Amino acid sequence: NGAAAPSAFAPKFEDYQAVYNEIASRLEEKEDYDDGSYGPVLVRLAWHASGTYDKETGTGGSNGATMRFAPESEHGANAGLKVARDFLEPVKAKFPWITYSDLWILAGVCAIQEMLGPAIPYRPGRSDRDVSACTPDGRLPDAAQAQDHLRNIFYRMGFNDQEIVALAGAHALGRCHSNRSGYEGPWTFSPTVLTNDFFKLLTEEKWQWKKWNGPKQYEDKKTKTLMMLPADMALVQDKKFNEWVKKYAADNDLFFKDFSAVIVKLFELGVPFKEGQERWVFKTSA
Ligand code: CCH
Repeated sequence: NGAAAPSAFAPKFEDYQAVYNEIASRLEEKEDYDDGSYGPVLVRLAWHASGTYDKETGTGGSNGATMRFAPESEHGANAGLKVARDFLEPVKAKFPWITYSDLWILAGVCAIQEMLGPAIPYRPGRSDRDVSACTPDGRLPDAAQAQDHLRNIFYRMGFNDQEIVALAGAHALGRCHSNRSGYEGPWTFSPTVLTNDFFKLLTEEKWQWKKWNGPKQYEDKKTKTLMMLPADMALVQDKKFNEWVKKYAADNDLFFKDFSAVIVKLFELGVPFKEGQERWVFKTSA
């Protein structure tokens, strides 16, 4: 009879803040998981969901959460991310109105802020897509390669050299797992706190090839407990990248400002936001 249908639940800032709070409260629920926090692997999930974007075809990116499905879930680069997806299942069950694709990115934002990183403004608007939207293998970077490969991969997403370096600062967080990527070890001494330490260590420590049976990676000469990937080392070996490495090593505020800006850009690649949808900054639990 022309009467408007009862409107569907329209979540607001407070509703997303509640999801944020739920994720934040669970980050350290398992003391024996890695370095005590699920934060780093959640950041990696959000990045791998976003980093499939191709600006020429508009395919890939965080809209869709297609990593739920094979073949994308089986791509070598995504090894181990089931841990992060499974971690978020109870959150999705508690807040069924949020899409997986908005949830994964919200989890990345939450993890960065809770690990004492900069504020990461967020806006919802991603919808889940089916298996037909899975991206082809090979869109994410290969850690064994160097600057030419990094430029090919990140220019395809629409990033420049400064942004490539700022993004790499995320490797202050977390670690490599021999049963996921084949590589082993953390980049910094505080893998659950975001700082510019990745850049400081990259420039200040002496690095040598690690002698082992695994893939080629570097270890720090002094303690032999930290690692760098060949793709990380390319950032100091390339003159243009290295200018930004030095700037970020010297200035944590500059790194935080540029990291926040570039993460917002990464997390929004290819997302058809509704006109007028504003960005929000969530309150941290601290
Ligand atoms: Fe990364 N990353 N990453 N990375 N990454 C790995 C782990 C993390 C590359 C390779 C690897 C970014 C860019 C690159 C994180 C965030 C970002 C691992 C180990 C490899 C290999 C995986 C394992 O074994 O568990 C390469 C190559 C690039 C090229 O640029 C960017 C960009 C970001 C985010 C902005 C985080 C966080 C981790 C730690 C995950 C964990 O489980 O601790």
